[in-house]
Amino acid sequence: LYISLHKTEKSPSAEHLHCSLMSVRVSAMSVLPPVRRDRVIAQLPQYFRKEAAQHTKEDFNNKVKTACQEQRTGTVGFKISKVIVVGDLAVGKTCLINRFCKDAFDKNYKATIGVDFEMERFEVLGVPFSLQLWDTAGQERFKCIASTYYRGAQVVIIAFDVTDVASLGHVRQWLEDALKENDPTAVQLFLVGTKKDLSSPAQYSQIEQDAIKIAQEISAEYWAVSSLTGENVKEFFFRVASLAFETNVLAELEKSGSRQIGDVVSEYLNKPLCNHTI
Ligand SMILES: Nc1nc2c(ncn2[C@@H]2O[C@H](COP(=O)(O)OP(=O)(O)OP(=O)(O)O)[C@@H](O)[C@H]2O)c(=O)[nH]1
Ligand SMILES: [Mg+2]
Repeated sequence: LYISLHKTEKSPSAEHLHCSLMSVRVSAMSVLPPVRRDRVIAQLPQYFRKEAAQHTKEDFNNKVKTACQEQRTGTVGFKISKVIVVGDLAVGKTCLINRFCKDAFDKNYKATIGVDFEMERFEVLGVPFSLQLWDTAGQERFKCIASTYYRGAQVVIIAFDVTDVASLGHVRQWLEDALKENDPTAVQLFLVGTKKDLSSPAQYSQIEQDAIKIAQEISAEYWAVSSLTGENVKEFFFRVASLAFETNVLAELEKSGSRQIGDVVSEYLNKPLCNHTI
């Protein structure tokens, strides 16, 4: 949601601005179709492996649940969190996003040129929440263009192919590249093994040990998925959305002691009135 506020000789009053923002909020809500029923998250989705999880709590943080019940989530409902998916060429980044967003799978490889993105809208604990999923190119010749889109990511997903040990070996390099453009302390990291359907249980458990070790070292949450069969794909993105949402609500509560929209408007009034993204 993007609002352009132009500086006028007579600045709008707080009340006027409050009403404008409220009407934008109302009209945005009436323009957008309701969130798909299969994107409603009411329970915290569980981790994939306990040893490599962002946290192992069974439910959303109590403060977060209360804030959602009391509609004290500030601007979180308006925000769109940026998620970037990086990793070697042909590990299956595009297929992973397409399986989740379009429930489609293409067995033919078409390299991503630069970047592509999909929007996914969720409702978490009754609050709207959106993820912008950026699918980036793994091919060396397109990496330069792709890396210019890494900035501003809240979530970094590093994908590797569970049948290709070399792709796991390149995870640290991908992490370094992604973190160059972002605040390392603010990024939520996931390590995802793809193409689980192609590996035998014995081969899989071998590579999983190594992957979990790397995930622990880089403080990433580990998952393994198959875009061909759909195994764990929805569970994985629900977990990503839930953890990103939880982090945002906690940050909002900490920052503001649960500001109301009127307080947000007052804050804007104390700044030069120009282009603001809320
Ligand atoms: N069997 C199987 N094949 C997969 C799976 N995911 C992807 N593939 C295949 O792997 C190849 C590469 O998949 P993409 O999703 O295009 O790979 P990518 O990581 O986006 O590649 P770049 O865009 O070049 O970085 C394609 O032929 C896919 O059909 C999977 O879960 N199982
Ligand atoms: Mg691709």
